[in-house]
Amino acid sequence: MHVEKTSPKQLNRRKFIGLGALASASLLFPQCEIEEDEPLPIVTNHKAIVIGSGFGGAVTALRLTQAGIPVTMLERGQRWQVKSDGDTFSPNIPADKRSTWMRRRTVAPLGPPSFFEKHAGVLDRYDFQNMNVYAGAGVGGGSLVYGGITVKPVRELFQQVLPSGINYGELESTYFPRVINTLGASRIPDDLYETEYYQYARTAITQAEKAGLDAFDFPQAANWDIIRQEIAGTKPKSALVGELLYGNNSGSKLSLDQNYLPAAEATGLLDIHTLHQVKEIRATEDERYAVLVDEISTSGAVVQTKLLLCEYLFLGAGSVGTTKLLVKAKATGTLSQLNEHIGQGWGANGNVMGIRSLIGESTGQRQASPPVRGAFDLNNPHAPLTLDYANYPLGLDCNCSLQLGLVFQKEERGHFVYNRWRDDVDLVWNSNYSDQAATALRDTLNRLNNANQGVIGSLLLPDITGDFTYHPIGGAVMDKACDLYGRVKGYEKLYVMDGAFIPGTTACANPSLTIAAFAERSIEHIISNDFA
Ligand code: FAE
Repeated sequence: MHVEKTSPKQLNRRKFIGLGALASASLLFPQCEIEEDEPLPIVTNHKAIVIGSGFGGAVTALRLTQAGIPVTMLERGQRWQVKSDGDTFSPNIPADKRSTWMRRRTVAPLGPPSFFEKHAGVLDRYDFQNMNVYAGAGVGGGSLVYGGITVKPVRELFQQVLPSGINYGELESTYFPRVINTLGASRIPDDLYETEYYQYARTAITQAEKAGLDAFDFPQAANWDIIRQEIAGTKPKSALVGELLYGNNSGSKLSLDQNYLPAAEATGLLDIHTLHQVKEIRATEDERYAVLVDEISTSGAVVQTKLLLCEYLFLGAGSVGTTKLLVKAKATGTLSQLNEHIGQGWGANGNVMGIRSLIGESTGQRQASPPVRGAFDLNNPHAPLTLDYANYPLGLDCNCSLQLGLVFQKEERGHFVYNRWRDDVDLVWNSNYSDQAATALRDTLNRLNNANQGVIGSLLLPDITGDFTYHPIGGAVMDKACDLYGRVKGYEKLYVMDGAFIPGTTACANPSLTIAAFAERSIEHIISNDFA
């Protein structure tokens, strides 16, 4: 392994307070004299550290601990234990500070704005030029805020972007089922699907079929019994009133803190540190990794800075979080052997959103989460796409249908660059790529409107928008920045386990199943080969 040798004096002259400056007082730079008034970071040693507790991180933690390997998990957000009073997470309206990660107002794409104090809430948005990227924050990562749609990529499309060394059949036969079983995901039972709460989905499907699209259903990470209890009034109403984006208050969402993570904790080998935000990673002289972390308060103030040393480092901070750490490490020389593919190959998964209004049929007064149906438009003349039918809980029968498009984009990729003036990492994204995806969705929605009734747009969302994504994918991609099992090229015992590993798209599918399945595949191989 390559080892950085930087003079502490040089490091101290850097414009930002980085790992180098703090480490001048630690064992990383023993040759350096400690200033009397310099605060010492707490230094601790660990076998394996996992950064982030979303899909990649949770899968990694479960399989490592089951193999007897102790894991320290660092998660920037809070743990949200669903309480029986229905007041764990923010309501949709009015949203409160629990809704949003470290902002003074809501950032969700739909709904009226709310204002509050900064807080470690669940929904984060990374704002870049031409593209805003949503992500979850908290124990469970994106699973706290996601829709629970658990779908496979369209095989023939996904194979066009996968390296030849990946056997898709292996994902289908082994790893997709492993994830679905561990999550406990299942299709909505007919009796629930037929209730008034899913009228919007039934109408969307009838209209899709009339327009010649192929309807589909999918496993959902939902506990249907709890939704039945919501209907019976024995659980707080959460899915029934459309809660999703800010977390679910009845416990009906099978987020990772209900399956993978408690299973890992049950081994006694997983230690989750919440409100621990990783700032910087570095290779040490003795072939370990140093992780610089700010422990923060729920309002974001730094409580203390810590330095954790480990033998194995697993990155699971999500496509943007992980890529930012790696791009910064390459640019500042703390991991100087990273290759030229770090920060490349990022895609928005063709994520576009539109609303069909005045569609001429009831979509129900009450629209429950989670989404349970979708439709394929794989022969769209612009690009293949799928539609997810998401709930649009206005509390009135709006005769309108929210449509989340996932457009296959084979080549359209952005990349990340380190901005040394801000000591942060920017995304370079061509807005034409978003426009192309919007054009494909527009074509589909026009056909739906022609075959049925309707217009594109509503007061809250006047037109199709592709300037944000819920589905960041790539940044440290397999076979380029990493090998086929997430090992970061140029280093040993350093791994990318999350969405950053996937090559820019999950081919007309929501990404969580694919991310988790690849994490399952990688960690199985890593445990067998790298822990000997
Ligand atoms: P992710 O789940 O984002 O986890 C990363 C974790 O790392 C988070 O807990 C972060 O708080 C933490 N973190 C980040 N930076 C740091 C740091 N510096 N230090 C410490 N911790 C850090 O990553 N996908 C589906 O398949 N189906 C859906 O229905 C669906 N709906 C979605 C709805 C919304 C509103 C959103 C935002 C996303 C949705 N997604 C859905 C996407 C899905 O949540 C996403 O692909 C996965 O969560 C990504 O998994 P990762 O493991 O890559």
